[in-house]
Amino acid sequence: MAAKPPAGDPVQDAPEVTPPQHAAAGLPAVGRSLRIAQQQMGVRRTALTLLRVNQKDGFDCPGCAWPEPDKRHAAEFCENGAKAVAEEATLRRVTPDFFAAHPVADLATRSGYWLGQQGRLTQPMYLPEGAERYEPVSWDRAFDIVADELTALGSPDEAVFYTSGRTSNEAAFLYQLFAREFGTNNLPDCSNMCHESSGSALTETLGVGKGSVLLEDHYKADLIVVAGQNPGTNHPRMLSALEKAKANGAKIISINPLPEAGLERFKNPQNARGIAGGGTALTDLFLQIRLGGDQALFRLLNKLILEASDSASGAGGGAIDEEFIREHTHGFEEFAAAARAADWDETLRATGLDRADIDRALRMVLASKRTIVCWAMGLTQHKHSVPTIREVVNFLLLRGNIGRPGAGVCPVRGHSNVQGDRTMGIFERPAPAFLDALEREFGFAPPREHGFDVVRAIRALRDGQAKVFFAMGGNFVSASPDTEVTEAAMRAARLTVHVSTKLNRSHVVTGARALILPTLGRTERDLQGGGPQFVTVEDSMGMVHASRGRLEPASSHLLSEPAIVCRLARRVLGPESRTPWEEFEKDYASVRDRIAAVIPGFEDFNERVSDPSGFALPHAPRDSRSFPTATGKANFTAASVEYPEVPAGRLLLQTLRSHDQYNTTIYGLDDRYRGIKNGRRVVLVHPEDAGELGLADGAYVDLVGEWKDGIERRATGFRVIHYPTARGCAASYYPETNVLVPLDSTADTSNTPASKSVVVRLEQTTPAAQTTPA
Ligand SMILES: Nc1nc2c(c(=O)[nH]1)N[C@H]1C(S)=C(S)[C@@H](COP(=O)(O)OP(=O)(O)OC[C@H]3O[C@@H](n4cnc5c(=O)[nH]c(N)nc54)[C@H](O)[C@@H]3O)O[C@H]1N2
Ligand SMILES: Nc1nc2c(c(=O)[nH]1)N[C@H]1C(S)=C(S)[C@@H](COP(=O)(O)OP(=O)(O)OC[C@H]3O[C@@H](n4cnc5c(=O)[nH]c(N)nc54)[C@H](O)[C@@H]3O)O[C@H]1N2
Ligand SMILES: [Mo]
Repeated sequence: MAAKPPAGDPVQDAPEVTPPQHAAAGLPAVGRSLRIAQQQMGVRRTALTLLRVNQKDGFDCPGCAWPEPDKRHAAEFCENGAKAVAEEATLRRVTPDFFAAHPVADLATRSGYWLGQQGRLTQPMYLPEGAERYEPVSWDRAFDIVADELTALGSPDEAVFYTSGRTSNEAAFLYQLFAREFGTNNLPDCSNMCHESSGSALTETLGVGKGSVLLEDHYKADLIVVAGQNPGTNHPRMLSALEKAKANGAKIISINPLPEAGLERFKNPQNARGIAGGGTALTDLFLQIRLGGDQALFRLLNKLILEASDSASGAGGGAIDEEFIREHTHGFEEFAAAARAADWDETLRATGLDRADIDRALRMVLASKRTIVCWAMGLTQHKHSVPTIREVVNFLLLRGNIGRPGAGVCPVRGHSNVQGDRTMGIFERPAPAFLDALEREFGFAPPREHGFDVVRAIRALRDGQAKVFFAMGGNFVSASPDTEVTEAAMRAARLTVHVSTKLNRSHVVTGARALILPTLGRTERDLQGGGPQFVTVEDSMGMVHASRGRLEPASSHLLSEPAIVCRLARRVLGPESRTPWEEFEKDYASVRDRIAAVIPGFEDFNERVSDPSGFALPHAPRDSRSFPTATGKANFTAASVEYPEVPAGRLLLQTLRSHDQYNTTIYGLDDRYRGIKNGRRVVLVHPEDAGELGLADGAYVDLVGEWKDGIERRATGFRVIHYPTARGCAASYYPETNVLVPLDSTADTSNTPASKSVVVRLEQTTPAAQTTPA
């Protein structure tokens, strides 16, 4: 029974609404995760699989990148991790019969939810030019097809090699090596749409584009600020860390336009208090900020900290860490002048906060000797995200909160190995030192010119500058902005290739020819010529460890990601390549030896990764308060303050995740904590804004994007839900609303699509027109 997907397309979108909840996790979460897992895997496989998640001899959860504590529970997973595992370990299968029964044109009318629910891909499939259906193809023939198209290109830069963030370190290292040996730096990745703004801001100011804290630092902090992040849904294991931090006396400030249940209260299913008691209240101060108001808020706090330091008497009583600023930073004077100019009225307008709340926040900040700021997409997906995150860095530098225990920057990553993929060189703008090391180790001259990021890759495909699109995982068509533009761009390609575990929309919006290459997932046994293999991943805090799958692979035709890259490389590069692709495929330890030779911090990789707890990568600011920036110091910066201006009668829309999805993978149609059931085409609007717009609770509207290019972007048939979000702001789920995000509306410097900052008007309609697939 478990192996049968639902018949027909279940997306009816008849949302039912109850009031939002005020606590996350607890027993309902456990029940829910077991139910979803059993529907996909059956009872026995559920028990066997879930007990291995995040265990030292098990596999890394394919959910989020939050680290594992050293002392683990028998059940070291969360509700949403269980859903991610079930999605991969499902017993449902997509076979060649399925493709014979469903022409691509039919599949293109299905929702992303329906496509994903069909189960695991089992065989390589090929869509010839002009054909209506995918047909089975051998691996050899599939590699020939890719090689033919790649070698026919006028230049290697006409190919694009995308990566999503689940790819292991070994596969990622091989993949970038292949792309560069082929001759291009066109290595866009999901990070371009995700934490790129964090990387840009942190590299410039601290010299390392990663977080500067370890998990233990959370337990030592006096104050943890969680800005623009919904951990109850997207990083549920973080709630355990926050609970422990609170037990050790930490205070928490949440900054968010939405009152997210997971930040209000956590009922930990692993302890008695969480199961039977009321759980733990997490947030001490909730700042219900307007979308995009964070830079203004942090700027004003910085001004207030400086003013507090002026009035504090005596040495050491200062509100700022003068010694740290003197010894370790650059640019303080210019920054301080800009901060002192911050204006209360402007800040209140930009943030929608009141003065008393900001004063309370200031008192908590000044009372804390060790402060961590955590953030995610609420800070990274705005036009002014990079200066916003730089302002967070200013805020931490002022009081010396970098490179000391219990303090630092904590960009909470998304995909489970997105950070590792970057470390392995998946980056369209690689550092010269990295390319030098590749050149030394492998004896070819890697291309030096920068490649395309996601947005530039879409433009290049659209304009015919790129002709082959190859994806190592992910769902580029649904995850990217401006859906209609992206789909047209993909359709303009000569060939689109996806290495995937599950069916998704990117397989059905294709180039002239298309290939689906099915691969092993994290949970599965990976047997190669050299015996059973494991892979490695890096979590959000720079810890590297092994991941071993144990399940029987979903089909005997699957190849691992490293094997796919090695075979493709041999076929495309031919005998001239001096890289030992065959050996790499047989034995991933041989890949790790090369990683050790190329990437600093991986010395003795094979030996160190045999420690089940893994090892920490070096991080100069964290480890020694040294800053590998252009100035050799931590840089204060002084950008001008920006915040979105929204014309009258319009709302600022953020596109975010429900509780039942993993990016473009839809697990179900509920968003439990927000009180929404059985529907995804909803838009959350403040009751007073809705009143002014004449929209009753339950009214149906089209969301119409307004952008300076004057092109109308429309997402049809959304139900208005009166919801306690910040005034002037609205929220809807991604990817249904990606059609509204203009390709050119991106963050300055990082070029990340501004998915949390879309100006829309709401046009009332009747509930009939709601058939667009997700
Ligand atoms: N279960 C599950 N886990 C996931 C994912 C998933 O889809 N499902 N996705 C993974 C990935 S790739 C990522 S990147 C992370 C994403 O993790 P999150 O960033 O938590 O994901 P979003 O749903 O985009 O939520 C953004 C949060 O920021 C708030 N926000 C939006 N705009 C602003 C703003 O201008 N200022 C402030 N202060 N807050 C704002 C929103 O109200 C919301 O609470 O999660 C990862 N983990
Ligand atoms: N509007 C809007 N757009 C956004 C965002 C937003 O908040 N709002 N968030 C952005 C963010 S943060 C991100 S990270 C991107 C996500 O962009 P992507 O990473 O491209 O998208 P996913 O939905 O995570 O990819 C899911 C697909 O990955 C494949 N897959 C799963 N596991 C594996 C595996 O082990 N190996 C391989 N080869 N394939 C696998 C499956 O086929 C599945 O269908 O979306 C971005 N887009
Ligand atoms: Mo992400």
